[in-house]
Amino acid sequence: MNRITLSPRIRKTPYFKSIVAAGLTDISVYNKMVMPTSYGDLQAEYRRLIEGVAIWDVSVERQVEIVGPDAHACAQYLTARDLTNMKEGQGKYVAMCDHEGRILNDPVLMKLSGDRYWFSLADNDMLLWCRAIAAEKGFDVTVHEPDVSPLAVQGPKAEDLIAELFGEDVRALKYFWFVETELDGIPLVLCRSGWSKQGGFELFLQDGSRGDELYGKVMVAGEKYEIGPGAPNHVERVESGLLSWGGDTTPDSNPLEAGMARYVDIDCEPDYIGKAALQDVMANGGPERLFVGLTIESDIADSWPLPERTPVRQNGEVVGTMSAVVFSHRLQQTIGLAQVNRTVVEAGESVEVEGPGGRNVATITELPFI
Ligand code: THG
Repeated sequence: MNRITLSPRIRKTPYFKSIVAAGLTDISVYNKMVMPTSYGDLQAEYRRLIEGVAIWDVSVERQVEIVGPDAHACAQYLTARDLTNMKEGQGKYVAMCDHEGRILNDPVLMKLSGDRYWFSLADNDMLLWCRAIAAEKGFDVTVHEPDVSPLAVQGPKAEDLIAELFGEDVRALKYFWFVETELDGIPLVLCRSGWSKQGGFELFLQDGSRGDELYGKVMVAGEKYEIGPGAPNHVERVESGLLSWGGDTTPDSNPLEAGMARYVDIDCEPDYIGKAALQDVMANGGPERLFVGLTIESDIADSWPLPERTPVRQNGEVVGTMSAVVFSHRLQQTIGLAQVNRTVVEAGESVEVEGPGGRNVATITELPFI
């Protein structure tokens, strides 16, 4: 089994022609849309991200726009973080929870103006959720998915390239801050962001008919930096401990179990969905599990494919689940990501995970690895 059947039900991205021409070999599906995952040479894609600059079609990071007089109140009610002092042009990494405090998504929330917000989303049907909550609460807002498709430019050389395209001012942009701008008349929002720790920007294209045009312009300007295609990189994201919602989280995880404690305001003044449930979790001794790294004693010098979560054991008993495992080229070490029972994490004892060759001893470590 190595093929995916495309159909109109699975949306194509506005950059589709360009990414196919760039040699796209592998895709996944995310937010009911084609998500490119490789161009056939994972080693080169990793190197480009760590040492140079890569272009990623991340159109699947769909936006839900909340617009109208109650936009702030609505965005706040949907978000487990205090938004009181958020400024126009600022983005924040946030958790969205249900009434039981379970994490539904971990978007970047962007404040375009006092009455216009974007949730830049991971893979879940948040348009349905946001619309239902807004209507039930009687917020005076419109909730919709705008024609917005992010294109990420990531890597240590990304800033020079973006400064060449948009001017030197971009160097002063702080992390997750953004400006509305254009490139030769192509409307976009330029944000310092991206799902890697190698630095970079995301160009939120605001006209899906001009995707290939934008892609082409970035490629031409990037030639002298040896830009090339890539995708959110599995090895780098494990090294950096970046959360993959739905992969690293289970349907019952709360954000405290997903490594998001520092982005959650449990006792803030504004109310939000899940606040009471998270307060209960804290009142009852804290989260049951923690999101941690595993350093694995293995001589397997390649990434293990992990189509399913794998049990983490201690003396035969299941004490957690591992959601990703890779061979880190920079650490020369096999590493993984897991949710593990807090008592086991705090005791600092070693655990075991299943590998292709049997059981492997693993040590629990703090994130990020690098
Ligand atoms: N960009 C945009 N939208 C997105 C993502 C993105 N939506 C889906 C998904 N990615 C959301 N998840 C994350 C997870 C981590 C980060 C960004 C989005 C991230 N975290 C940094 C970290 O953990 O070190 C910084 C967080 C901080 O300190 O505030 O970058 O990539 N548009």
